[in-house]
Amino acid sequence: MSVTDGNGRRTRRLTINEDAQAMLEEARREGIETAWDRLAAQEPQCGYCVLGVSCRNCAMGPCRIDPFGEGPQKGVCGADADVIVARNLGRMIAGGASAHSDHGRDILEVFAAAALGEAPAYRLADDTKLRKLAEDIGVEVDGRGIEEIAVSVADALFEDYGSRRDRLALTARVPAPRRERWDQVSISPRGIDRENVEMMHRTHMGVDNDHVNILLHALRTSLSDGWGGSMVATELSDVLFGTPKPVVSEVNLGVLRHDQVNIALHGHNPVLSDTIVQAASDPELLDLARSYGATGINLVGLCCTGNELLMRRGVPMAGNHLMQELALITGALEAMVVDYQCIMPSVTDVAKCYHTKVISTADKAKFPGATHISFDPRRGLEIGKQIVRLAVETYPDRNPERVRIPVEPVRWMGGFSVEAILGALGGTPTPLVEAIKSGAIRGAVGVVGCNNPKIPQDFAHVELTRRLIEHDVLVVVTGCAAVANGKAGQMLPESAAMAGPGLRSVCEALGIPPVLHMGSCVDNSRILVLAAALADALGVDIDQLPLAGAAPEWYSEKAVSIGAYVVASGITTVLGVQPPIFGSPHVVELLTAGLEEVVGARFAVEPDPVRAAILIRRHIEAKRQALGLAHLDPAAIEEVPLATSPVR
Ligand code: NFS
Ligand code: SF4
Repeated sequence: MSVTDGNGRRTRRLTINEDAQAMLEEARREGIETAWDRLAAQEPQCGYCVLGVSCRNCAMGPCRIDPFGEGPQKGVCGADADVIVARNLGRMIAGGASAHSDHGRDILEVFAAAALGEAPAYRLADDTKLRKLAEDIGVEVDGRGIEEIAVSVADALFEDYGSRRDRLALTARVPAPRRERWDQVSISPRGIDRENVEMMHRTHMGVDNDHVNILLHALRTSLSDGWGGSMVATELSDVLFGTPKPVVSEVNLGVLRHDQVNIALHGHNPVLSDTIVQAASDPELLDLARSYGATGINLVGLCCTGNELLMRRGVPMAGNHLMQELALITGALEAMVVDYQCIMPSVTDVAKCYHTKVISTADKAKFPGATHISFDPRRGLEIGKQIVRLAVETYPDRNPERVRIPVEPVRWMGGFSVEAILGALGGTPTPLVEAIKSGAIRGAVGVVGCNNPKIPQDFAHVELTRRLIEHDVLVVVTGCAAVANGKAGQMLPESAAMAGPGLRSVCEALGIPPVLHMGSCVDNSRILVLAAALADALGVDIDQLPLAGAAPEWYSEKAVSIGAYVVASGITTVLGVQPPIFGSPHVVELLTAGLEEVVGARFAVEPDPVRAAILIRRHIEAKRQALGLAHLDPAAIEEVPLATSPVR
C-alpha cells in the first residue's frame, strides 16, 4: 500500500510496518485514539521524571531535585539526586522482577496441581525436561515416578520464592566463577519474594541511603527474576506444554481471516491460552461457528502470550506491543482474550468502536468495560470452551464493511529453545563454540524487549539486527523484538542470505535463520542458560564471551529487570530508550562504567541503532581479542551503509 497524503507521511514516521501504517490511518479517519496520540498529548513530558530526580515515596514530599544546581538539591528528608535516582530505579526493577516472578508462581501453582492430579486440563508433557530440571536443582530422580518427582520439584521451587535459602536452587546452573563473583559482592539471589520485598523496604524513606548499596541490591533483585521467577516460568511452561521445537508460522495483521471467527490471545501466561487452543478445535464449537456462516475459528497471538503459543503450537502472531490497539481497528476480531501484563487499559475503549469483546481472565487484572471470565485452572478446558463460545456467538455482530485486513502475512520461524538450538548443532554447543572460535560467527547478541511509541515502531529492532547479522553476529530474539524481526522477514532459514558470509554458511549448513526466536520475555532465561552453556564449554566466565544484549525499544519495568540481570550475569547491554537515571551523574557512572569492575559488564545507552551496532561489534571484537581469538581492530569498526535498510 502506498501512502502519499499528509497523514501517510506522518504515519510513516510512527512505524515502519505497512499494516500499522494502514491501521493508523484508519484510526485517524474513524477518530480513534491510539498510544501515539496519547504520547503527543503528554508532551513535553516532565523533565524531572525523565531524569529520575522526582520522589513521591512519602508524604513529606513529593520532592524534586533541580538538575541545574540552582534550585533544591535535597528532598525534605535530605535525600539527594543519587539516592532518589537509585531508589526509583530499584523500585522499577522490583516492579519488573515481581511481574515476571508472580507469573512464574502462577505457572508453578498449576504445575503443582497437575502433579497432584488436580488439574485435568494439564499434564506433564515433557518428562525429559522435568528430570533434567530436577537433577539441576538437586531433587532425587532415581527410582521415582514422574508425578513424585514433579511434587518434589514444585516444593523446591516454592522454597525458591521464600526466605529459607541462602541461594536460589536454580543458581546451580550459573557457572562457578560467576557465582563466586556474586558472592564477593553479596548479590547472589536468596529468595524471589524476599529480594523484591527487601527492595521495597530499602527504598522506604530512611532505610538504604547509599546509592551504591541500593543499586547492588537492585542487581540481586533482578537476578531473582532471571535465574528465579522467569526461569521458573520458562522451565515449568516447557514441562506442562512441551519444550519448543522449530516451527514455521505467520506474522502481522494479515494473519486475521475474513471468513473465520478471529480470537486474539494477548498477555503473557500460557496456562489459559493453551486451553483455548484445545477448545478452538472442539467439533461442537466449530459447528456453531459454521452455523453462523464462518468457515472456522482462527486463533492469533499478541505480545508474549502470542510468543508462547507460537513457540509451542505454531499459532500465528498478529503483532507486538504497539499492535494491540491496531489489531482491534481491523474490525475483524470477535474477541480479544487477555490475561496480564502489557495490556493497555485503552483496549476496551477501542473495542467499543467495534463488535469486539474484550474478555479478561485473571482476577488480578481486571478491565472496566471487559467481560470478566475468571480463570480457574482446575476447570481449564471448560472455561476455555466458554470463552471460545462467547467469541463465536459474537461473529454475527461483525460488520463486514468495516473489516480491514491490510496486508498479506509474512512467514517466520520460532521454537528455538536451548534444547532445539543444541539439537540443531547435534546435541552439544561445540559446533557453535568452534564457529565462534574460527570467527565465522563473531559473537551473539540478544535483541529483546518492547515497542515504545517514542521510537518509530520496530525501526530500531530491525535496523540493529540487520546490521549485526550482516557482520556475522548471530542474533537471538525474544518478546516484541522477535515479532519485529519476524515481520521484517529476517527469521526464516532463507533469511540467511541477509547475513554476512560466515554466519550465512553456518545457518545454511544447519538450516536455521540468522535470527533465532527464543520465546517470550520470561524466556530470556533461555538466553542465560545458553550463555552459561557456552561459558562452561569454553571454561570461562560469561563476561569473557563475545556476547551482548540490546533492548532498543524498551518501555516496561520488566525490561529494566531483564537488562539488570543480563548485565549482572556478565553481558553488557545497550538500551535504546533513555532510562530515568541521568539526574545523577554518580548513578550513570556506576551503571555505564563502574559495574564493569563489579560484574564484568555494564550498561550503555544509544538510541541510534546504527551507532548501537558499532558499539556492540566493537565490544564483541574486544572480547574476542581478550580470549586470544582472531579479531578485528575494534577502533576500525565504523559506520557502513547497509546493503538493505528496513526503512522503505
Ligand atoms: Ni516483554 Fe512481553 Fe512486549 Fe515488552 Fe511487554 S509483551 S514480557 S514487556 S512490550 S517485550
Ligand atoms: Fe521527599 Fe524524601 Fe519523602 Fe522522597 S522520601 S518524597 S525525597 S521527603
